[in-house]
Amino acid sequence: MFDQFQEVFGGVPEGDVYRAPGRVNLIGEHTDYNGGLVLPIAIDMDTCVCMRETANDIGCVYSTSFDQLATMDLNDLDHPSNTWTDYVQGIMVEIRERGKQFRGFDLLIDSEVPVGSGLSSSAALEIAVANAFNDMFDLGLVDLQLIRLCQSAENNFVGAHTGIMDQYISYHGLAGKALLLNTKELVHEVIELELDDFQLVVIDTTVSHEHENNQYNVRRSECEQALEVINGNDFLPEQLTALSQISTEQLSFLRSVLEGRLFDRVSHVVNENQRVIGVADFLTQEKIEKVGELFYESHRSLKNLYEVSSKELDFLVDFARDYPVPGARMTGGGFGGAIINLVPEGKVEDYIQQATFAFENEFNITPKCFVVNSSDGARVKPMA
Ligand code: GAF
Repeated sequence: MFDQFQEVFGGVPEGDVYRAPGRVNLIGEHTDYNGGLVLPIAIDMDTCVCMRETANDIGCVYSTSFDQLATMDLNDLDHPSNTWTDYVQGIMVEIRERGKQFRGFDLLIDSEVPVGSGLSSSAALEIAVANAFNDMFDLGLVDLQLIRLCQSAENNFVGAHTGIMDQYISYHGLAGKALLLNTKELVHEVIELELDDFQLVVIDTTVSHEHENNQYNVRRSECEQALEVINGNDFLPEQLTALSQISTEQLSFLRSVLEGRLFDRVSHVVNENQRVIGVADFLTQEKIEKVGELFYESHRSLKNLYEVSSKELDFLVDFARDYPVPGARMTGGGFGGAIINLVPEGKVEDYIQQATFAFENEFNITPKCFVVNSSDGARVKPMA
């Protein structure tokens, strides 16, 4: 990074390299903005940044992935451009919102987390950049303050009304572990990730429908609407603050009172929460086949009830079932992106080859396949 920085900015970076990883969510999809449980891992694909302070009111940011240099007037930060720079700009706006100051800078971003594949390249970028700013400008932000700042940047500036899972795991992830995160209390339990003789294989469709009518935000508001209807009609004995508080018994009652689409959304959230508990338990007991069954169930629910899958994702999950591997499901927000697969160690190469062949045959697109391992969350390392 040192050399790249010199090449782009003609000087040396100050301080350290800040790295933050992407993530794979094992299970618990679209539960994090409903106060539910999630079970993500940080993966061994990082975004790294390094920077130096300058004596003007300009922020210069270079991204190696996009091979683009962007300049930002620090006195006029309020306008999103709907490009990757919004993540950086959003962080700066949120820092100021908190009454904290920074000066001009040069910043280099080097990321190996693929963009748009559901592996949370955005949270990795936000956490790495926020950590670098925090140190360089002595902002004094700690743990949850920093995680929340990054989530706010995404919610307020980028306009994606996401939950907190991605930033949380990119910050707190641990090698060899998954985190069972309770998104209501914001506490987590560490779960040993013993996959036995299985590997976690990601297949990225490279197709993203994410921006079609902003469907992620639509799902989130449908959940809010369902909560309002349930509370407004006193359908349940107590007022709820989040859909995840609904028990499976209460869910059966709601079937007769909630409109179909809203019921489907609620049903996914309530049952997905239970599946998270199931997967955490089965992982602890090293029952990989059982984990896999819940992966398939989760995908079915995301496809049929929550309606966030895509034909490409469904094709790959069907392929996984027919191959067969013990478990597969879409991971992340959906509407494209990637699936995760539990694949027996000795079959990884063959599986990837066959899945690629089948996908190319069907869609004329070459998917990106890779094995991922769990890794530590955000770290600072000295400049080499
Ligand atoms: C995206 C969001 F950023 C997360 O907060 C989460 O809602 C996820 O989609 C779906 O589980 O990654």
